[in-house]
Amino acid sequence: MKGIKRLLALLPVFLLAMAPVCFTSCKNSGSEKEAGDQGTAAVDIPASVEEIAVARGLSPKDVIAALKTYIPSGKYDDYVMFASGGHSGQVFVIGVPSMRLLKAIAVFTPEPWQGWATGSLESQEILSQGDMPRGINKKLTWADVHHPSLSETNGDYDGQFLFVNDKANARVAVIDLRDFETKQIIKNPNTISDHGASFVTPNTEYVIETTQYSAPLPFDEYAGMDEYKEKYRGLITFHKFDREKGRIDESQSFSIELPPYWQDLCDAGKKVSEGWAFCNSINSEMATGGINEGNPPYEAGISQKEADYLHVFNWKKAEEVYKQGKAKKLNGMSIIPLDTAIAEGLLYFMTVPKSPHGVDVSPNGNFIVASGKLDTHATVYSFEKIMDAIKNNKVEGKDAFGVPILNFSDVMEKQVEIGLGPLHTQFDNAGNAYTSVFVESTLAKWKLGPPDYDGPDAWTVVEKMPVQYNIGHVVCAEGDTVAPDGKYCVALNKWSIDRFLPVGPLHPQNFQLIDISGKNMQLLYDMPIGVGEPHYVQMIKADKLKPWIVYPEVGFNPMTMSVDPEAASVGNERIVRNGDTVEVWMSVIRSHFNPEHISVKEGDKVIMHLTNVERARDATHGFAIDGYNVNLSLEPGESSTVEFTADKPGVYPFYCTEFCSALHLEMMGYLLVQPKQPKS
Ligand code: CUK
Ligand code: CUA
Repeated sequence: MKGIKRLLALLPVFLLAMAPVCFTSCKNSGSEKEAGDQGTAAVDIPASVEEIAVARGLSPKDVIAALKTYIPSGKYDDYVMFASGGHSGQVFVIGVPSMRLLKAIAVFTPEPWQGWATGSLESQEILSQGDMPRGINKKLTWADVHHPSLSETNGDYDGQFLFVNDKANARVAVIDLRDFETKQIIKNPNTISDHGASFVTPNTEYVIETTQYSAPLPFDEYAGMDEYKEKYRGLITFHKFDREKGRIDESQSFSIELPPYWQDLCDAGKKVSEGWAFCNSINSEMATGGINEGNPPYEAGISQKEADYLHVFNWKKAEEVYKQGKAKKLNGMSIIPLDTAIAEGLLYFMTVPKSPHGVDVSPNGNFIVASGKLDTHATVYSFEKIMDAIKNNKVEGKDAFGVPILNFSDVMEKQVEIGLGPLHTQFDNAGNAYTSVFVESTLAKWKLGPPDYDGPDAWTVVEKMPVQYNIGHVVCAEGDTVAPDGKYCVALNKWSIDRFLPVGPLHPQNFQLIDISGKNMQLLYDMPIGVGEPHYVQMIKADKLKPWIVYPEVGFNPMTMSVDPEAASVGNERIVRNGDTVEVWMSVIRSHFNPEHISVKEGDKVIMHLTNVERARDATHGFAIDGYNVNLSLEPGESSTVEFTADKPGVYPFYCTEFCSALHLEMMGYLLVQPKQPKS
């Protein structure tokens, strides 16, 4: 208990220091002032804190952890995490260090609270951009989000945009961080699954996406397994990002054809290695599985060889080759053929031992860290040595497709003994790397080597910490940028097993917050994630985000990010019939809709333009039509359009789904649908 006593001795000082802050900042609200007074007036707190700690069985370490994560009411977090939502098709926004969930951004999946694809034309249009191409009759209503990627300027997060991929269907989405809404979904027309996505180049020139499971090119071209080597292909796509428009421009994007290995994670080079990109792969065996036909299963077939290929791309040069017109068009996308890529020096391989997965470039761009899932090492490659090997043709051979393989001993800098099953690596501001070790369930902290870190313990593990359990990715504060912050890492554990109250056989994942600011790592907090399956996460300094508090003007359309010419406005509300079409301009404000009665005939097409004309922060209204499967979210200033056929006669209340005011229940109206034939 000695530790607690010491800690508690400091508390009065802490409270005194806090008191004036509260008195000035709480002045304008009577009730808040009272609350503040109560807090500071309680002079007995130190004793009672000790009692609480004892009563709750908290150790001094626990109390320290609690103090490090606690954010008082009304105060904000220092960092924000953007977590992939896995098969929820969403992105989770989480504050650090409190680990409070701030939002789930709807991306690929309908989400009623945000009115995402539950009636609004705008969101439906964005979601349908991601439909299967060429009229393939499949609406996609879920996705497997793996890797969020924040937009970067000079290799550092700039807080403007977020990109995420859909592994299940090879799609990439663009989220605008002014309003935290999805603006665009791109379906890659030629490939059906991806994984090495989304990763941006240092100035967000391109969003990188690689195929995971090879298929014929394009994927809806049939070829049997016996034609695997001839017909199946991988693909890397560089989606051109137009920052001005906030959209990917497919007319300026290009792909490079790749051998039918299963391309995996990527990272873009930075600083010295800017202009290059690195992607891992597995299945250099080109195993075709078939356990049901008496063949070795994929897991065995793919792990036969000792090593697979890390792909090294010269994307700056590939851009030139594409601009010279050396790419071929396939379904509207430009693809640089594999032969051309080899001849032009756009692609090289390096061998990586034992089923590689993650690849991460160190902050200065000097080192490329690759990890084999069945290895005990992280293999570190030197960018300088890679350049030298390419220049001086230090190759150990070519793969079955003619891609030059750089001589392993010439490009490898170090193999660092990490532990069994290393996956992903992040960095801090003191020359440390943090690698997730899946099989061991640990987080390994190790030292880089010169020139990034010069010390007797270079290239060695300095600390290992158990995590609960089966860690996939790890994220550290800005830990994949040119300027990591240190401070925090979060272990993104696949299994939680016994960490939380049981909630049935489907267990949450476990995000574990770790303080890395001290000499030793300290576990601070377990956060259950009871939605989807997060994979990668990025953590950005909160003050880099500058989101809007309300939409900048009344009548704002989030899809065009400008005032909608069709937006309804106060004094201009109306219902106009034109043949069988009834068009409605409706204003929305606490606590009424105008108009409140909408009378149509069975079979009419109804188009409604709704504008929330409020300017007050958080004065959001919903708009649901009972029985018509409609729910919109109208944030202050937002305009939205809903279209439907009034195919069911009868009386359908519409109402506001956000508890917006004391008279929120009264915020309603009626859709009256007259039958074509009166009932006899
Ligand atoms: S992957 Cu999930 S743990 Cu898709 Cu980044 Cu490695
Ligand atoms: Cu508007 Cu409730």
